[in-house]
Amino acid sequence: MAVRKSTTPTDVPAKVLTAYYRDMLMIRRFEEKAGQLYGMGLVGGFCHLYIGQEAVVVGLEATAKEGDKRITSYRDHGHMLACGMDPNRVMAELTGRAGGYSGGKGGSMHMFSKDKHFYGGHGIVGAQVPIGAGLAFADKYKGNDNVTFAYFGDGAANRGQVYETYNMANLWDLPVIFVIENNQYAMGTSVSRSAHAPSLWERGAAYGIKGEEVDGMDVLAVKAAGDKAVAHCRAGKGPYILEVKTYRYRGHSMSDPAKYRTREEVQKMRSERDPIDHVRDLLLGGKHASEEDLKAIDKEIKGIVNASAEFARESPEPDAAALWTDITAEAQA
Ligand SMILES: Cc1ncc(C[n+]2csc(CCOP(=O)(O)OP(=O)(O)O)c2C)c(N)n1
Ligand SMILES: [Mg+2]
Repeated sequence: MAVRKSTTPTDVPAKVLTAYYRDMLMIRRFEEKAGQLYGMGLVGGFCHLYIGQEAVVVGLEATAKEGDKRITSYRDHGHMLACGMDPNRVMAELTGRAGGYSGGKGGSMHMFSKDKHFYGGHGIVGAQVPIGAGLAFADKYKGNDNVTFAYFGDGAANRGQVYETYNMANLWDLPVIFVIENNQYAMGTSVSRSAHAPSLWERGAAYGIKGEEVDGMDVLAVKAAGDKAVAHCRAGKGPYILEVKTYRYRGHSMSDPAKYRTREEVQKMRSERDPIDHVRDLLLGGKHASEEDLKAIDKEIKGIVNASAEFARESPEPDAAALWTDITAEAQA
């Protein structure tokens, strides 16, 4: 992975840096708590943590405006928190409680928010990519300047439906940003074992789609590339591809034998490239914040996360009668 492009602390206002720090830390602490609850048997099924990848979604959400849409895979808790969804209702859904976004019937891969324009949470690898283009089609049809962020992994980038979507998206100039979150692995398969050429964004060239590689451990680099992509889409120039190079610290899901990489590899990334430490260094180095200020932020976030776990534990399990609801759509007047 490329060495971090240094950005001088004075480039970005302290308020903005602090917001990035807070938003990334919120995702990390929330996920640590979700992992703990999983270990305690309170989260059923799968649980795919996003820890290590926080700068991707936080940097891109910083480029979004009201009305923009987002859609992603099963590794979605960070995306939900970053677009402003309620941590209490996300945690309650993870634990299968009635107070969750899907009434406790969906779990981590089946959460949606019309208010925040979050369209899931998809368990089928790559399925969200054509749906994301469809969301962008709706905005284009309505004649507004909203964009859709369609996130998918390096593994998903090998699926055929991605390329059918690329073709149609550029043919119809759809305002969709294809965000490849290249965390280097698809379950236990490294990119070098699954991709003939290492550069995934360059595949867009076959369809005439512009794109670039981005350092996904640097929230400022993600924001800068995101601004460019968003401007391209809002101007009606069609889709754009961002291949964001990132890394997941935890296993693919909570049940991962971790035999496909060494502990040293993970440790090296954590100690040299951590996206939260990066912003922490900028804040402290630029004298924008003191250790005490950052501790206070951490304390406040831990409070929010603990409250979400408490909310989830206190929320009842869904009533048996809920088995018969939300199966077919109600006809809309
Ligand atoms: C169509 C399909 N094939 C296989 C699977 C099993 N599966 C779940 S996640 C995954 C790996 C996807 O990796 P990537 O796209 O890199 O995303 P990441 O998990 O790294 O975020 C696979 C093969 C699936 N869910 N759907
Ligand atoms: Mg991956």
